[in-house]
Amino acid sequence: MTDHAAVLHRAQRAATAIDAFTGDDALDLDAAYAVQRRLVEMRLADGEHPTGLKLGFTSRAKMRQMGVDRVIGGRLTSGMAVADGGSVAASRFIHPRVEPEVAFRLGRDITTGLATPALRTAVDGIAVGVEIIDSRYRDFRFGLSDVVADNASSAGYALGPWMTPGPELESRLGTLGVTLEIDGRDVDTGSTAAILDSPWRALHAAVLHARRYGIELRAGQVILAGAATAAAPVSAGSTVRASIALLGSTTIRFSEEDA
Ligand code: OOG
Ligand code: MG
Repeated sequence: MTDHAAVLHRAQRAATAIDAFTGDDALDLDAAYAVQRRLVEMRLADGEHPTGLKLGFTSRAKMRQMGVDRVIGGRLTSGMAVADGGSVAASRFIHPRVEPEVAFRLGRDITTGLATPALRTAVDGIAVGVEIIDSRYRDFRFGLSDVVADNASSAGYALGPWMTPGPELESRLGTLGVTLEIDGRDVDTGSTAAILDSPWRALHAAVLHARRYGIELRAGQVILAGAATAAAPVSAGSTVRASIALLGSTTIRFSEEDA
């Protein structure tokens, strides 16, 4: 029987695409989350540590782009972190795409299910992020279970400066303008309202997801709420900047080689 997690892990490490799972290898959703868990454990066994959780398909723009209509979760690990203003070798990825994201940082462990208002008090920072997604499947084509097994295409993320949530940021978080720029040109614009009506809702969905799948959410960890716009392809030489009103921006560069 195919070891889906091992196949995906190898594909990621070798930056080589594989075919989505079909026939006897096809997965249902629960099996796909079990594969995702094993895949993440393989990264942890290689010396990485968990840094948080991401949601996928929280906006219609993303659902439409990928033909998937359900919110999914994936895990973030230390090997995915890229410094704000830093560079990352394009050769680490198969066919990378970038997305603008809202990121939350947890100020304390989340151990119980909390209602949205209480959850807000657990957030000690909000930042703009650039997420790098890189499906391990050929041509970025997959079904729901495939992309779940592939850790929701997680590949990298950079975060701008953390802003301390105050009344203005808290109340306006669901109505902020979002811009994705590549090489100085706007490639997409949107609003944080596209993210489940508000990123606060995405935060709540992330906590429910963590509870359902037994994922620990610890102080200092990051939650990516999901892209407000479609993802855009990048290659070596691309400079990417994501900006969100009130939050500022973050920039990364895709280089030929690892710095
Ligand atoms: C899956 C990841 C989706 C988002 O923000 O919606 C995602 C994919 O599109 O390959 O990260
Ligand atoms: Mg994303």
